Amino acid sequence: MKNLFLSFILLLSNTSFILAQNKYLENKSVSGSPEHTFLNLNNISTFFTNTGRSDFDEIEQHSGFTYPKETGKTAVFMSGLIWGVKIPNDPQVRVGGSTYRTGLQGGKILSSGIAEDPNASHVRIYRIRPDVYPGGPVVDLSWEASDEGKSEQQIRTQYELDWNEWKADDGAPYQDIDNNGVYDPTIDIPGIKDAVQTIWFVANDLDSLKTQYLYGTDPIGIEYQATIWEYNNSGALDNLFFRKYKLINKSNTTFDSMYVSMWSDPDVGYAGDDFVGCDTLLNLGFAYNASASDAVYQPLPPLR
Ligand SMILES: [Ca+2]
Ligand SMILES: [Ca+2]
Ligand SMILES: [Ca+2]
Repeated sequence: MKNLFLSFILLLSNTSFILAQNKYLENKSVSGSPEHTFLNLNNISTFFTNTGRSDFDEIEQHSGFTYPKETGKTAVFMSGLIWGVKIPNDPQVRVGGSTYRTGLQGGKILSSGIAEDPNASHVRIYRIRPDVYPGGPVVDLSWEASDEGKSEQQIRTQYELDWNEWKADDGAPYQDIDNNGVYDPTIDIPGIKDAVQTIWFVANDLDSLKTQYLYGTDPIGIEYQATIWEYNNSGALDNLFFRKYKLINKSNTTFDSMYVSMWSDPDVGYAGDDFVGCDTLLNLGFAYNASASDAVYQPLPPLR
């Protein structure tokens, strides 16, 4: 796997940004609700959508990666996963995943070429936290309520629903407490062990309108499972989160020379003075402010 950050410096003044907002609107995917959620229990609050785009506030159409989370200052405009792959007997490199546009629809692949109904109510994004479950203790959810513009009861109801309906059978990770290989919401614990929040969703590339709209190629039959999680330990882990993508070839063809990359458009505060770099030995991409002070972050802007 090659990890490369492909970054575009967007010279956006506030005025041009407002004018540009609509260009990031996607045709609303037909899927269950919610189709997006927040990861927001350590020092970062950021945004994920079940059709691939992330770190972008799909509601207000602007940078969605807020750091530190209660400041309103944002460090990333949008991120996603992207790939290019050759298949036999076709000279066209198939490019899929998401950047500013997405080539993905929500839902899994049932059999070669057949996606599940993207209208199904269970085709949505799932999120749990291990201390909020049906019949569990009262937990202060005022932060999520305030960050997400919902009531604490709405937040709790969604956490409990996602706990009960956790898609373990489709690949969502969980702790199998009774070690029987089956997810039981009354016994087992959904999500990544010791994480304070875990998000999971599944998508696929079988909608040719979306893949054509992304980079002009046809679907190939990739199922895309995303797991995102974070820790909150009052240490360095509070300033990062983890993404795991599982790509499954559910086509009848073989893949050749596949390249997969994390893609991100970092906007470290003000978008017009950012630099990017990479460390090829560490497989690490990073972005930083070109000067010591950023118009939004002021001195010591974050290195991402
Ligand atoms: Ca079990
Ligand atoms: Ca940028
Ligand atoms: Ca900047």
